[in-house]
Amino acid sequence: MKTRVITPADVFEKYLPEEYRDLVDRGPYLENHGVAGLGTTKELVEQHPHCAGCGVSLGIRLAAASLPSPEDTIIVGTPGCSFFALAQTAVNYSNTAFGNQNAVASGIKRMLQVRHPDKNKDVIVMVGDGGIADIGLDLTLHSWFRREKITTIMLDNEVYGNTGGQESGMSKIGQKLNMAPTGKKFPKVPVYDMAKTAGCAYTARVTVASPYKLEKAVRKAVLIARNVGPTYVQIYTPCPTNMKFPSNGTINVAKEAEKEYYSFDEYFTKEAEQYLAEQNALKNSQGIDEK
Ligand SMILES: Cc1ncc(C[n+]2csc(CCOP(=O)(O)OP(=O)(O)O)c2C)c(N)n1
Ligand code: SF4
Ligand SMILES: [Mg+2]
Repeated sequence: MKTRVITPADVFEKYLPEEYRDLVDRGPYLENHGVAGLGTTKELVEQHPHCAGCGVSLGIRLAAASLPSPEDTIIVGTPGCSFFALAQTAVNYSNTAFGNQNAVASGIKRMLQVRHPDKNKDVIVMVGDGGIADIGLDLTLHSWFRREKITTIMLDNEVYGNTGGQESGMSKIGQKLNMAPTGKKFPKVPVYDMAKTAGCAYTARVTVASPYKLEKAVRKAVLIARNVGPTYVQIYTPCPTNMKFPSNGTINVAKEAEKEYYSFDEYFTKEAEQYLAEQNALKNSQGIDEK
């Protein structure tokens, strides 16, 4: 795809904000440095108001660095802690009424296909576990049934973080929370498995403790959604504030979860596998070494 950014008339060049020039001149709009480049180049997410050690903000930072074409991406969000970092991300962003994200994203994707039939415009839902597994579950599933070409990313902190610690469908069985003091009575809603049967062409389950796996998963999810069908990435993003662990313990908590119940998993439909094989063959023939 040809990358296009705003090209100002010379006379207006000096009025462009420094931030925008940085995005174009020092990445990541024209040259995406990926997760390996974090901390060394201009970033899409450079500040956020989240608690210290927040897994959700880390998940957003890593996912943003993994986008194949941030300048041609629209992220669709909903209320929740994720909103606060996403609203400050240098990617087009649309917020929705709580739980409506996959319906709104479907409309945006269809509208962009009509408006820009010759361009790739990636539409990515990025919201919390409550937004997907509880209030937004029906609209999420129906976007997958309809095979909408969008990527859905769940930032799973296993709690309603933003509203002070209510139980989410994704909280673990037995989990005690500020507003679930006797512990959750049923297991995590199996959204990950439901995504496979509901029509997703690609699914991945990963944690913030594995940034390179996360990067590859998000990249594949976006490319497959562009060309094949809906995709789903479920990222474990632990919340130190509500789970009451020290703010420097986020990665260790995620590593433990990987061992116990949040192991890396990937699923492809045959069409998705074939698409990736064709892309790899094309890159090999052009001598491009994919990271
Ligand atoms: C229709 C509606 N119901 C309830 C709320 C209140 N509300 C805002 S965020 C939130 C919970 C979000 O939880 P989750 O999606 O897991 O995101 P997190 O804050 O944990 O990142 C709720 C219940 C709302 N904004 N709109
Ligand atoms: S409450 Fe939890 S998820 Fe929300 S900003 Fe704080 S650490 Fe992050
Ligand atoms: Mg949550």
